[in-house]
Amino acid sequence: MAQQQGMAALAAEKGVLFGSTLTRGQADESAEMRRLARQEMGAIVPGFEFKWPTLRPGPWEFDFSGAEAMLRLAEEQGQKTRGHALVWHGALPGWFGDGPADAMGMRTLLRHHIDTVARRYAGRIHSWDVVNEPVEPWDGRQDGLRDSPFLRSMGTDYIDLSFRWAAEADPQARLVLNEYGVEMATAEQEARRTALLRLVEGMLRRRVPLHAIGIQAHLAAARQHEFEAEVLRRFIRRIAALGLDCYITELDVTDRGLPPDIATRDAAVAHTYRVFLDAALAEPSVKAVILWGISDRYTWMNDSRFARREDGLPTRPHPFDADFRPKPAWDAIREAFRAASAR
Ligand code: 9MR
Repeated sequence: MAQQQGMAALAAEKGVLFGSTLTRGQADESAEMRRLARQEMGAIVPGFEFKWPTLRPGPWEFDFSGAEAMLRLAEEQGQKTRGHALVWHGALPGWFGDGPADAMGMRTLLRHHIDTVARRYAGRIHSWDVVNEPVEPWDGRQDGLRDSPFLRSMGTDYIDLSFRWAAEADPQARLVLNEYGVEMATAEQEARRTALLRLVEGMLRRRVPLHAIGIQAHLAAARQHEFEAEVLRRFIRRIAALGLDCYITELDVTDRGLPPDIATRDAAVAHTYRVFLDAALAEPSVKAVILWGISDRYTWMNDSRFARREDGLPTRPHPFDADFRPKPAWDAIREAFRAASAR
C-alpha cells in the first residue's frame, strides 16, 4: 500500500505549518514517538525544555541541555521549532517563589532571561510565545489582565517590555501572545476575547513588536454545542484586521463527559477536530496549527482535573492511540487540511 500522506504534508500543501508538542523524555523513550515526529510534524514545540523550570535550575543558572537536544532533533529532521514560553506564570521554578516584589528586581530578572534565551537561539526559532496566558477577566481587574507575579511587581508594562526585549534579542522570530479559552461561544470566553483584543489594540498603538496571536484551543468534545464557527471566525478576522496572523497553538480534544464506549468517544473527538479546523482554516490568516500531543500514550489530560475523565478511564484526545495507531481524529485532521484553501 502506498504510504498515506501525513498531517504535516497535507497542511504544508495549503501553506499551513503543522506540528505538535513533544518532550525530550518522550523522544528518548519511544521509537514510535520519534517515528510520528518525523512523519507527522513540520514543527516541534518542546513541552518542557524552553520553560523556566527546565532552563533555570537556580536564580543565576541556566541549563540549556534540554533545549539544545530538542532543537537538534528538529533541525536534523528539517523541522521548525516554536519556543514556549518566555514569560508564563504557570510554570516557574520553586526558587522563583512570587519573584522579586519590586519592579526593578523583576524587570532585571525577566530581561536577563529573555535576553539570554532568545539571543542564544536567535535565527533558529520560528516563533516565540513571548507572553503566555496574560488574560484572566475573573481576576477582577478593569482591564481583564491576569494578576500574575509579573504584573504585581511591574504593572502592565511587563507585557510590552517582554516583547520589546524579545525583538531585540531575536529580530527574526515571529513574536506571539498565546492565550486559552478564546474559542467557544460562551459569555465567559467572550469576556476573554474582549480583554485580549483590548490588550492587543493597546500594544499595537504603542508600537510593540507583536506578530501573531496564539489560540490554544484545548477543546472538549462534550461541549461541542458551545462552539459556533462564526464566533471563532469573527474573532480571527478582528485580529487579522489589526495586521496579525493567528496560530492554533495547543489543539487537543478531551473526551471527558462522553460515554466510555471507545468508538463513540473517538468519533466525537474526531468530529470536534474537524468542525474546529474547518472554521479556523476558513480564515486565511491562520498560518499554523499545532497539536498539544499526538499520541494518547503521552497526554497532559489524564493529569488535569479539568480535562481528565470523571470515570477514571484514560482519555483519548489525540490523533494516535496509546499504541501509536491512527484514530478517526487523524483522518478528520487530514480531511480538514485537504478541504482547506491554500494561503
Ligand atoms: O502539557 C503540559 C504539561 O505536561 C506540563 O506539566 C504543564 C506545566 O509545564 O504545561 C502543560 O502545557 C500547558 C502549556 O504549557 C500552556 N497552556 C496549557 C497547557 C496545558 O496545561
